[in-house]
Amino acid sequence: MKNTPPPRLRTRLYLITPPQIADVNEFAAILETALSAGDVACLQLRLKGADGMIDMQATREVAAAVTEMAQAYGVAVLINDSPELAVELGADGVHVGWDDGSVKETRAIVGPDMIIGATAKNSRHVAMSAGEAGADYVAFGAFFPTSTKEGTAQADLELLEIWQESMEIPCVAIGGITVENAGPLVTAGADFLAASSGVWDYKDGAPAAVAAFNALLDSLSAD
Ligand code: TZP
Ligand code: MG
Repeated sequence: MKNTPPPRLRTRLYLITPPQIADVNEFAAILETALSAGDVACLQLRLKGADGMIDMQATREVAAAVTEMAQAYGVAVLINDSPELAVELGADGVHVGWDDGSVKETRAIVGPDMIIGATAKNSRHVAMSAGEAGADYVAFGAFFPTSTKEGTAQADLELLEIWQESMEIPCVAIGGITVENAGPLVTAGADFLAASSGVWDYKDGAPAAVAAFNALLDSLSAD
């Protein structure tokens, strides 16, 4: 009997916080208007210090201000880099980078139920290893130039096409994604579009960006 692949689900938006947040209350207010403007699957708290490492204090402050509210909108809250902090904060998951420790070690810390996402940059091999080790999604990028992260690798559409055809673990596209350039990533096979500056720096504000991303995703959805 021939195996028919399951139909592709509509691509969803995955928000990443700005790396620095000057006013946590103001950010929480903007986030709430953004979440009420359209569908958002996840919110990754990615707060960085001047050294480029996770800012634990800022992450705790932002988590305290936004976690319950985001979860009330059905948005999964993920913590960048630190499985221990994800557990401490009662987050829904953790996103581990290229060099943040293996997915197996992460799973041992967070237990069976927490979401684990893993950065694979532009490597199908790394993505497959992460999947085999128990990652719930893999992230490919950067697809476009970004000033949010240093040391990115260039990823291309073929990665998404091949992954979507051959693997069941969802893939996230990341890096410089905007309302204007996102379409081909969706068509190629991204299950999620991760965006930071493309939302927070959008010309008409973050809520308008969430609405515009969703209008694009609706227009490209197969149904
Ligand atoms: N990983 C690869 S590119 C990137 C990360 C965290 C930055 C995403 O931010 P932006 O502003 O959407 O390029
Ligand atoms: Mg990291």
